[in-house]
Amino acid sequence: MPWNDTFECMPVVDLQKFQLEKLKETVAYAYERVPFYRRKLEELKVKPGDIQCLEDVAKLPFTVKNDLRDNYPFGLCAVPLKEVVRVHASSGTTGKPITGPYTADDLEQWTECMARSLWSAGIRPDDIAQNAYGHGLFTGGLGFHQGATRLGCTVVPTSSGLTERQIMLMKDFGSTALLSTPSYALTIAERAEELKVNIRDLPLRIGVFGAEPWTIAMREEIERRMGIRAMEAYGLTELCGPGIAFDCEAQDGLHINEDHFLAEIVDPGTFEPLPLGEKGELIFTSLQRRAMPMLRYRTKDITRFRRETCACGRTLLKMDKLSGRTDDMLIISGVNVFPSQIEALLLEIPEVEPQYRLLVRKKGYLDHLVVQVEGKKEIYEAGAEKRLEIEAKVSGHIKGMMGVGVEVNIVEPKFITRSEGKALRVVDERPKHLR
Ligand code: DLL
Repeated sequence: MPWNDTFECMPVVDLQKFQLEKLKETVAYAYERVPFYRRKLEELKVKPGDIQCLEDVAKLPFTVKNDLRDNYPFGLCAVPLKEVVRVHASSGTTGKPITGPYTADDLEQWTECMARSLWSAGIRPDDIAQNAYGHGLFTGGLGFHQGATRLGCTVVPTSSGLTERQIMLMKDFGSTALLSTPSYALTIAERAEELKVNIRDLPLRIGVFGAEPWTIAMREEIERRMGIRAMEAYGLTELCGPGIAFDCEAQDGLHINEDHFLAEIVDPGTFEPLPLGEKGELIFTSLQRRAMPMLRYRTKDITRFRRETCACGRTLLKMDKLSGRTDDMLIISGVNVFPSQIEALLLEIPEVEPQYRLLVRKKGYLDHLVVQVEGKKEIYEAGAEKRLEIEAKVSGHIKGMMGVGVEVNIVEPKFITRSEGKALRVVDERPKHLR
């Protein structure tokens, strides 16, 4: 039985009726309360009353990450800040983050969506849930915390990092569920093996993983090494965080919480809606959010939909595991990293040139980023000690601004091949099966 069978198993016609009602409300709400949307809608000569059927969503303007950046921090808010009870954030494409504000009602909706996801993954009130997603501005930690608390689990908010302590607590507390990024789960598995702790012998039985791309091969590897079922969660800060789509016992695609999010697939080149079953860019319109309603948010994630009666009984639309992105966003240790953002930070360091390359490597199971950047001639020639000092300065700046640890190598002037078109900024050196 699902957590909320009214919505999770609703006949599709009824669900779509509900979506249409909420879509009309959302468009009117955004038009009235968010000047950005009023302007965009007026430019397209669309009035809220023009939304008469679900397909009319295609009349609405898209929203992209840069719109959030341009309106940073609260320009897209539909309510005064005194009604906002929480703000999360994630990386934007340049220096400033993008923000995700919530009203009390938004938090309640998010908790409901997370409860559905965790229940569907097989988590139950008697589980001891070790939550190793980063707690803080990142939506993973608190989102999973709320959902697991709603289920009545014994929540252990370890946050990410301090791997040996994670393993000790997992053993001592008898954790039965692990909530983390998939790469961090593998790091825990690897460290446990080094410490001669066999996770397969511990009570751990389920993991709920997400926030970064992972292959089915990686899922199987986690399942084998930890002796658990590895379930998946999907979401993004702009729409609430995790809780948008979730795995079920069939482990065959993620169900979208359609009463909260209207999903579309568009052609990534023309942005025209694609028929059901075709692969393209995933778009979401929020249907009930109050603090920051979102019209047609372009996730840049690529997938396809399936409308089928799932073995689990849910009628909610299913999306395939993501097959990539349409942009150059990297996810390093769960932190979204745009090359343009690193570039903006490098430009703030006078000792280096904005000539750089990002090498994506694996360090154990974690993605690891090496920033190769040209030193100014006099810096490079000042010798190894000076270079080390500047490397530390650059990595400290990146860590301080983005919260992600990177390795910085100062290379000699003219080391980076000069571009004659699109610069090749990112070199993916990870083994194919771990990408
Ligand atoms: O990563 C929210 C989240 C937290 C999801 C915990 C799942 C678990 P952002 O930091 O805004 O939010 O990053 C959103 O991460 O557009 C995808 O590209 C990627 N992503 C999220 N979940 C998955 C997944 C959170 N299951 C961006 N598989 C999204 C692949 C994922 N990529």
